[in-house]
Amino acid sequence: MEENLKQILDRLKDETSYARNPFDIEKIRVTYLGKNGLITQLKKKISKLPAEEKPMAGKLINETSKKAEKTLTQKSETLKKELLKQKIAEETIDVTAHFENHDSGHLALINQTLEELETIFQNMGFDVVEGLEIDTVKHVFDDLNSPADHPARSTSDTFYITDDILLRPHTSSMQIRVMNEGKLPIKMVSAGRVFRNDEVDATHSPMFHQLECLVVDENVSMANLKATLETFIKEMFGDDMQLRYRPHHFPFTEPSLEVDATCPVCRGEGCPACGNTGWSMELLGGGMVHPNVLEACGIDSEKYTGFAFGLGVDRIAMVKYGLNDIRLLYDNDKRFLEQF
Ligand code: FA5
Repeated sequence: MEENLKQILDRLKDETSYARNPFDIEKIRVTYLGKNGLITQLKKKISKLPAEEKPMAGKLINETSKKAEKTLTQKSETLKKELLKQKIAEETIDVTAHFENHDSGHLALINQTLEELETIFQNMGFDVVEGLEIDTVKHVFDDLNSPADHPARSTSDTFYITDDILLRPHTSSMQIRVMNEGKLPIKMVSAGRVFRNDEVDATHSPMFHQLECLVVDENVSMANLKATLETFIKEMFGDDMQLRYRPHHFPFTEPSLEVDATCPVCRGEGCPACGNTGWSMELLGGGMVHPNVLEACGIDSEKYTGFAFGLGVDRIAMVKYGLNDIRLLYDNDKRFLEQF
């Protein structure tokens, strides 16, 4: 037995010397000291030995077990230290290393435009209000005086999450949320993403950005709306930019209008970009807040009046930066992004 144990221990030492990681050690441990391991099997045989041989055999096996255990533990510790050293070496970052070509990113054009718009309105005394992209039918349609059969309510126009909850198709829902807070007067803008089931073309995207503007106070008139728009448009585009007002219909404003600006390419002369009209694509819709909307929010429409408008931020960016296709804003083409 003594010779047998010596051979087993030598083999274990030999195998251990080739181990490359703690998993190899574990495998060796199972082979020799596990439930059916070589040394364990010898231990089980002790009971079958003659009584006088048992003590010596037990002693020898215990000593071999201890030596085996010590060999494995020592090797395991050494391997762990080596692996840690290797890991540290691999993960070391040389913070002093010099790289010639490192690109730093910047805000996307849409976000630059949003920031620019908000700054202009802040400078005009407007509060900037954070908006919700997911809203309720009540905020998006009902309280905005939209009739039950309004086409925008249909599932072919608007993305519903449940019967009552949807991805907002315009930022006008923020008018309701702000008026419901009950603080008057109101002078706010709120910008963000909106979603519509619109076909993609050069001027339409199913996800785009709007900026909503709402003013409610005593004696607010259409002249205030016009003055606000013209101040804003000149701040954004320069003094030679004109606006064109066209009558329109929105359920939540009365009267309502749509607004275009001077064509940014020909500055009003007429060119292929504007179909020789001298005017840009439609930039915004607005009007005087409908009395039903004020009343739905608990505001006395005899005492208070208001104006509101919602402008297409993507189209403002297109006019400002001379883009002929809205998709440029979303393609993530580096050659385009690097220009701004
Ligand atoms: C509205 O969304 C109204 N809520 C605006 C409003 C607010 C009216 C307050 C009265 C009072 P409209 O659907 O026309 O209106 O959209 C407003 C602007 O969003 C448009 O003038 C246009 O600039 C932009 N727009 C509309 N649809 C798209 C689209 N699919 N892709 C990009 N821009 C769009």
